[in-house]
Amino acid sequence: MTMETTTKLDSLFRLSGPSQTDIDSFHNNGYIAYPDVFTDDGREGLIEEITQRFEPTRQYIETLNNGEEQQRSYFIRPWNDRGDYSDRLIDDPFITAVIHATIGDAYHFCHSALNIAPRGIGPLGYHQDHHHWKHENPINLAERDNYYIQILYYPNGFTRGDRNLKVISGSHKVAPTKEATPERMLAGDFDAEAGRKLEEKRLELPPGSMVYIDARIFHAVEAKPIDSPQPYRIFNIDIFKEAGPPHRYTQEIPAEWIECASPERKKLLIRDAYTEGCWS
Ligand SMILES: O=C(O)CCC(=O)C(=O)O
Ligand SMILES: [Fe+2]
Repeated sequence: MTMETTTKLDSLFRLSGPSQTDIDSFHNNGYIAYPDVFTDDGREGLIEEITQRFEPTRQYIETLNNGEEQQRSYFIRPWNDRGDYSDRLIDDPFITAVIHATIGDAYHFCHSALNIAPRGIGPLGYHQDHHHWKHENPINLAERDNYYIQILYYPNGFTRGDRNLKVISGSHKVAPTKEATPERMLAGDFDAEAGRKLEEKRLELPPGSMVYIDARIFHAVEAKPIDSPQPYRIFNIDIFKEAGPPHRYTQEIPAEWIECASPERKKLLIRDAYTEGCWS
């Protein structure tokens, strides 16, 4: 076996695939939480890449370390300037196994983003990110029933009450009408339709964690207190969609990614990107 092949088989994760409980959680709850799922090397390598090797975030973090208060999060979408660790996330064997086991193998890479949340940053309210499910933005009805998967990575984790992710478990089962608001779901008005109790889960995850969600699920993020013991929370995300037309954020793939891609990776990357008027 050549050195290169060995490296490619290596995973950034401690697990090789999802359990049946994980798969059931995806279908019944709309998400799977994976606490501390990165290997130590995967977690440390990704953190170093984001905080030290990517110049825009390195500079942003330097201003935080200098005691300058930041009014805004750092946010980039798509996040194309990726190093070795974050690049490997796209088709890491564990990630591929989870996607295959939940939605099958006809899917594409959609886009990515990177976010650094500083102390004092406000909350993000309940929302759904499947852009054709229920959304104020223009929707493409042909895409409505297709899966839109968000893989949320939390390299340095979060605690409850400190920039924690929270979800309405089961909310992906409720039809996307105007009446189906997060408030009414939490009041129990849609339990019968969902065939289960819809409930808020405020997550708490150690460093090196990941959350895999069906993007029809309502989710939100709490504020980061000004006196948080964690100076900033790192969040990066890769989004995948079932094969089919582009979504609103389906990104253009940099030519050099395609040039270097394996045949398997090319299947994820070669697809149409979103352009204005692409659905008409
Ligand atoms: O910051 C987070 O933990 C999640 C943010 C989110 O909901 C999103 O990017 O769609
Ligand atoms: Fe979101």
